[in-house]
Amino acid sequence: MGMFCYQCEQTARGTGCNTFGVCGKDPETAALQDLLLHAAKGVAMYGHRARQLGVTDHGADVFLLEALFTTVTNVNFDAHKLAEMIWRAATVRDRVQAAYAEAYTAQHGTAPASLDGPAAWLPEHTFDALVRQGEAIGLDARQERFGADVTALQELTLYGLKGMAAYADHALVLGKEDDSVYAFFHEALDFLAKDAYTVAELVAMTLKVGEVNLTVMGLLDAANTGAYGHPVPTKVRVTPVKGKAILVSGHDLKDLALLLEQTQGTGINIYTHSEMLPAHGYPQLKKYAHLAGNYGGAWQDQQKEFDAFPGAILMTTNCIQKPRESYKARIYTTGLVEWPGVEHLTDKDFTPLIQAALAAPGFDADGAEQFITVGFGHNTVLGVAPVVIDAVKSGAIRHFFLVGGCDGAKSGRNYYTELVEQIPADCVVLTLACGKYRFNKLELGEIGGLPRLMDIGQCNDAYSAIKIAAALADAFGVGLNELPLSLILSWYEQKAVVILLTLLHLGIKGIRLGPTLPAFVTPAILQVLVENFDIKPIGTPAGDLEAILGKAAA
Ligand code: SF4
Ligand code: SF3
Repeated sequence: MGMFCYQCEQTARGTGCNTFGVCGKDPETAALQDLLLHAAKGVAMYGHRARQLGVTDHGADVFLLEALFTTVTNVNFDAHKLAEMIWRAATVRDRVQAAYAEAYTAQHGTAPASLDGPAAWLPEHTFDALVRQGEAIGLDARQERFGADVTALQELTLYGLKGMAAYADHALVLGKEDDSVYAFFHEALDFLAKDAYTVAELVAMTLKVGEVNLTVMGLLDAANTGAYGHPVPTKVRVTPVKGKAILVSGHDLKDLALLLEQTQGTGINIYTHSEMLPAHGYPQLKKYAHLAGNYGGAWQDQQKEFDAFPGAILMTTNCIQKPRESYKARIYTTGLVEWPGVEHLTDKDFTPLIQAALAAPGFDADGAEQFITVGFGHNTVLGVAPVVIDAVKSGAIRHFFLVGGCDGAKSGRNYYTELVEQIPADCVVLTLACGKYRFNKLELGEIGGLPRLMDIGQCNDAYSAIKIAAALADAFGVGLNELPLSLILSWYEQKAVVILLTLLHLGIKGIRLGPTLPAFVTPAILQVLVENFDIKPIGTPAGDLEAILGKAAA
């Protein structure tokens, strides 16, 4: 049985995983992810038309978010869970179809014409038959039908939607949603079910995903800061404290908050892992004394680090890797993340996790004290905007570098460490997302009381970076591209894709992207990106710094 997937940066041979996913995704799961997305398009075909008649279905809206988020890299590896979602998709689609038909008939006095493609798809009734159905609608079939360039743009749009769905889902769990965002998910998935395209309309839709994602990241920023306050600069211990321990990974702050509540008084210390690190800056999370510190690095080191962690582990979102037997019994998943054979905590009762932590040995001694600082969201940075502006005007700060994005396993990612090491002392480094672990323990010092390395937060906090850049551009009376700011980004999965689309929507030019360019971008599409956005691959740290700062100054 074969498969084809090229949605992430570590895709096999830089072209596509076609026998087994480098991430651990097996062919059955790959086929069912493809089928789930096909089914989601069917829901959206009716959902989009129903909405144009004023009929909405909140269950269908949320289903689309969950279906898309479930298929993001390193989220859900449970093929049987995917099969359940596919059968549920058919039920949701039938419900939306009926509501659409009723509204159409009421308004036009006649029944609507029936739709085909994903709207007319009927699920097979057994798991194996469902897998075969998934294989038949895979990406290679579309490549044959539409050609490589159109498929590449369809996929770019789809991956953007997946990333946006993840952020919308995080906002939703904290009670923030926006109907215009749901309307766009239906519209865009309906668009992806069309029979024919022009490249121009596909490019326009791709950038529209970036535009709507800005709204979504704004919603999530409001959700996180509304629930937990604005992040403030906070020293985070990166060495263990003696005692029982739970490690929390992923991006979901609400899961962390619930766990902190449930572990109060148990004597268990809570540690953040990977993208959960910025949680330490939020007043309503840092108030818990047992939020003890951060453990380990980015996601790709988890097998070694979880193996060594003497407590229990909770994965709230991506990025999960195949658990080793040594810790499979003490790692738990929640939300949309799942791995076959790993206990999934559905109702946010973390008792099994807490019991596992109590049964584990915990840390037997304190580590030597070592700290890093987080908490430079837009509220903090813009709170010292006059200092920053004066420092730029006086020449004390020559240039800003946003070095952000995903981490990953490739050796070429050392570029980001070396770059930050080589950035001159009169430049400030802003960072976000899990790629920061390549350099966030470096001592970069200060400029006039301002730290030279400012951690803005998780990947979704790219919203904060955009707000900061927009405010500085305003203060200097220039456009975003005229600021003394360079964006040097690293990508791995589809959340990074949607953030890139948002930056392109904002017209930001000259982004350097690495460690490699996406396999799904064909030469012709790359040409469009280069011509319109001057996007370029990373080179060498010294060469890129020279190109940005000029020879003499670098
Ligand atoms: Fe391969 Fe990435 Fe797809 Fe996994 S998500 S199968 S590693 S391309
Ligand atoms: Fe990292 Fe998975 Fe993308 Fe949120 S945790 S940035 S890779």
